[in-house]
Amino acid sequence: MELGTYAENTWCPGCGDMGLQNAFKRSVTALVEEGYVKKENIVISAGIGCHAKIMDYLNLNSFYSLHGRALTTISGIKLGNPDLKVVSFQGDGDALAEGIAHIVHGAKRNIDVTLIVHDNRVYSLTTGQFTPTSAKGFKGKSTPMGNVEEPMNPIALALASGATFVARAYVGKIKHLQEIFKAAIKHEGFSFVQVMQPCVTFLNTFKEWNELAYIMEDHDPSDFDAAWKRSREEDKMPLGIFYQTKAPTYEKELLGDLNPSENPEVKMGEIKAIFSER
Ligand SMILES: Cc1ncc(C[n+]2csc(CCOP(=O)(O)OP(=O)(O)O)c2C)c(N)n1
Ligand code: SF4
Ligand SMILES: [Mg+2]
Repeated sequence: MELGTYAENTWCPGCGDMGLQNAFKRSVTALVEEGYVKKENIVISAGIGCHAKIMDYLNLNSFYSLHGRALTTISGIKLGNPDLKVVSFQGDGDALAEGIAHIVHGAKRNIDVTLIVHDNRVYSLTTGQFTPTSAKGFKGKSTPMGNVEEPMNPIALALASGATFVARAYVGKIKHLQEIFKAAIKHEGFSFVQVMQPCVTFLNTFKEWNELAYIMEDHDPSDFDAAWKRSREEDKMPLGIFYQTKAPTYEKELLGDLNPSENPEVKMGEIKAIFSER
């Protein structure tokens, strides 16, 4: 199955986005070959940033969104046709600054969406400003004397917001990244994947992250308290599924078995009828 396109690739040589894209392609290919999903039933969206160029490089149904709004647009697509498998790509700035409210509410309502955050701890496309995950002291274009804020912890945010699948992976561990993508897409409910993705041009973290990253072997993802504790392990970089649980999805709660795309004439009354039957 060919997932590539003819678009010229303008990511810098060595950019972590390349590994992320390769892992995603392999995961999707495996899921299609396993018969889990048809290629035409996958839809992806992205915000704005270097990460978002992945829209141009993947031969999948896609929606190039606004900065911070990739999750809202893909949520609308999912509600229009709940049979689709939808995945959203966002940058750390895109997801955790401009778009942060959508993560909190997407996780809270457990809509069946996979959110992949390309976390390079910098606004790359706009050439190196600090983001919510930048380290204290980071010197960038907008903080030449050093960022004075503590960085945000996206795993803890996703857990606290109620996400039913929370994972971290690293482009330096590509096979593991591939497995995490597969598990996240298969999860029914809100799946949050923080992908550590070095930006070799504005903040090259490969060397540091190669030393910090390790795959959790002794962790039980069904244990929320253990997941919370692991999420606070900030001196190292634990990778894997922190937490996974089953819960009713938003679209099922809202629509039952109704697929609006197959019933274009569907009236609000019919949706109300689903509610009144409860
Ligand atoms: C509402 C809005 N604010 C600001 C911008 C300018 N802008 C475009 S990309 C970007 C930074 C993206 O950084 P990030 O989300 O971390 O993605 P990366 O480039 O690092 O992949 C900014 C601030 C915009 N396009 N729209
Ligand atoms: S600026 Fe950074 S994130 Fe953007 S393409 Fe280059 S290396 Fe990748
Ligand atoms: Mg970024």
